[in-house]
Amino acid sequence: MKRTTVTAALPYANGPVHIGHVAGVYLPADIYVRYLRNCGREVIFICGSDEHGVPITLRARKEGITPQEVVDRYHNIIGRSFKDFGISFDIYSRTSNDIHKQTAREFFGDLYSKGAFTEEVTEQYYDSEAGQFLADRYIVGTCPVCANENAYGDQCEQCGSTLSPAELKNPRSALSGVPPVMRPTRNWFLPLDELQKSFLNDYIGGNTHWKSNVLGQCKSWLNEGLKPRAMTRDLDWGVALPDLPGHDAADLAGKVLYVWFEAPIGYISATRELRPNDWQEWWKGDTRLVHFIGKDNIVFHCIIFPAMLHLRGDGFVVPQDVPANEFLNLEGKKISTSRNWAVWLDEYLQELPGKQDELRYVLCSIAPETKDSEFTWKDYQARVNNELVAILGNFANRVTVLTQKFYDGKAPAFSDAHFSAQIGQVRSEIADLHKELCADTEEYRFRDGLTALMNMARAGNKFLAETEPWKLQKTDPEATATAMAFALEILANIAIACEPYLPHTHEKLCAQLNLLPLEFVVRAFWNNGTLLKPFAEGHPLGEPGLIFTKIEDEQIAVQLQKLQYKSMENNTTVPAPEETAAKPEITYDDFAKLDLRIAEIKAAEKVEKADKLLKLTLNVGGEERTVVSGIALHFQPENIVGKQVLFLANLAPRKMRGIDSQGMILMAEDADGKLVFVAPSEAVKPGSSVS
Ligand code: B3M
Ligand code: ZN
Repeated sequence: MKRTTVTAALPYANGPVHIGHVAGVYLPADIYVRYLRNCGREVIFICGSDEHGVPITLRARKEGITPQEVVDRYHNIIGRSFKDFGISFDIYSRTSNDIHKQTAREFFGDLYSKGAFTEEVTEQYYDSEAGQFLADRYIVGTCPVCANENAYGDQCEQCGSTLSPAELKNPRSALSGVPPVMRPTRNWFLPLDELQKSFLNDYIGGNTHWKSNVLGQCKSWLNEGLKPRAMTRDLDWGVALPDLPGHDAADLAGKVLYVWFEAPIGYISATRELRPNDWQEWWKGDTRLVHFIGKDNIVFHCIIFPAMLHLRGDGFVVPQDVPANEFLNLEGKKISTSRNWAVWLDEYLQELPGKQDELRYVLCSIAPETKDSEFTWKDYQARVNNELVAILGNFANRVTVLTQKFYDGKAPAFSDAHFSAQIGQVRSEIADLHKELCADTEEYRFRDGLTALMNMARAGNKFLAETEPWKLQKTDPEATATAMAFALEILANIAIACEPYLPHTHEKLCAQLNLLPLEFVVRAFWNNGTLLKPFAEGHPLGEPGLIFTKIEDEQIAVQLQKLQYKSMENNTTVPAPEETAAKPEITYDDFAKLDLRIAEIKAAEKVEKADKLLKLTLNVGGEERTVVSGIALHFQPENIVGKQVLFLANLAPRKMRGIDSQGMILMAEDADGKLVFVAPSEAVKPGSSVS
């Protein structure tokens, strides 16, 4: 059997990872690797921080620290959260390591010596005051689409348009503020147009086993026709170029390897670091290379990196499979780092400690495997309470607690004389589900795999409901013992089966069952579907205890509120309504909880050091309220005093920038992001209720 090298996209170390990254990349990769390990297949699991690229330098400038300080901070946060969440990398490395720089330079040097690059002089934007070339992100100007004066050279964050620097009106440098000038510069290009003919058309064409969303994207790139792409950039943060024969130091000064050239080489560097002596075996010969990524990384992993590996030759394999996923949305909107519209993994782990498998379960259930999908906190709560707690948790708890009660925590005797028809049927059902679980996991259908796993617990609950062993304890203790012994057998099989998906639950169940599965038993289970036999009579169980507890409404309310406030506090714009999906139906009681009133703005002032916030003093009838509102980019304080507004009076208070905000004013927003107040059609007494 071939070795498998599994990689997960190297997260940019310019912020923590969020649930979208987890659902799309890290969780599926982890499930897959854990499954292969259980089967006893040879596998390594590679990841690390991507520490170069322009977004990191921008973040550093914004915070007034060095890029190295930025990446040190986030490398640690990200690494810690993956570990705590149970993502079982064999190595979590980083691209600022020397071994990476060396590996990337060697790779570039090798391709250079093979004549793989074309050398081109092009005109690029240059900041003559700062004395450096400007990446697209470093050029700001007026958006031709929405007139936002702070659009970037590659994108306008207000309207979402993709731009090129030449399209901006009044372009200026983000470094010095002066208008940039054009200047010639030499860079080295990968001739992807030629590589398409000589290699990529055949390579992509041969990957008929790839997921259709991945193949579809690759084919559309090929149909458009690939263009040469620069593999070096004029930038001061990145991996410096190696010595290039025929060029002196002055030719190479101020240039680094393109981040998308060196970042995938990070997978190789990390393998070298992990296995200094035999790393080549994981990249050459009889090796399957599998990349887990999000859909925005497809071109780099399916086209550019394979072309690089192909050019390198020397036995390097090209990716065998790239099971990329689509995107996860959050509460009806796109997840956005800049708008702080996200659930961050490190914060989740702090705020809901010990609930790793709850999040693994929910994110796997809704993973965007074939199309974009959606996380909402209410759905999280419902899935945890109605599925994990009510099905798997309930089954485990009934079995272990009843064994404690009836048999002093020891496995009772199993006898063929009782319930033999039912038991035979449930055994074959579990065996079928197990086959499904394996096939689904093998083929990257993790949502289905998880369903098969839960169906084992459903089968267990059904067996208990049908046999009701607790009712027979007085009249037919042998029958009760058999049913309970069989229920323990099902639970033991679930304990082994859940490891790839719910590793923390696996640990808990094994402890409660005092199950120390031998390696050959685990192998036989995963490879041949050999299910575990009943426990020997008298086998002592561990301590029973709940493996999952209910998520309360208050916990969800806290998370929802945090999301709203954080996005309000940090964001340039409120997400536009076109991204807003319809919300789930609510009951009248849900609605009646809102205390909506008409309030009048008595005073408004800017909040210090927060461009987006206004502090409002409201007259709400007999009462005065202070509210902090994220509308400062849309309204001048002096223009809104005296206005009547719709006000949510019973929103729990929250401190923002040291001010107690007591409620929220409600605004309407159109597709262009324009905000307007919602007011009564004629003036009413402040404090009037709305219902
Ligand atoms: N850091 C992009 C991303 O996180 C990039 C992946 C690199 S994988 C070699 O989306
Ligand atoms: Zn715009």
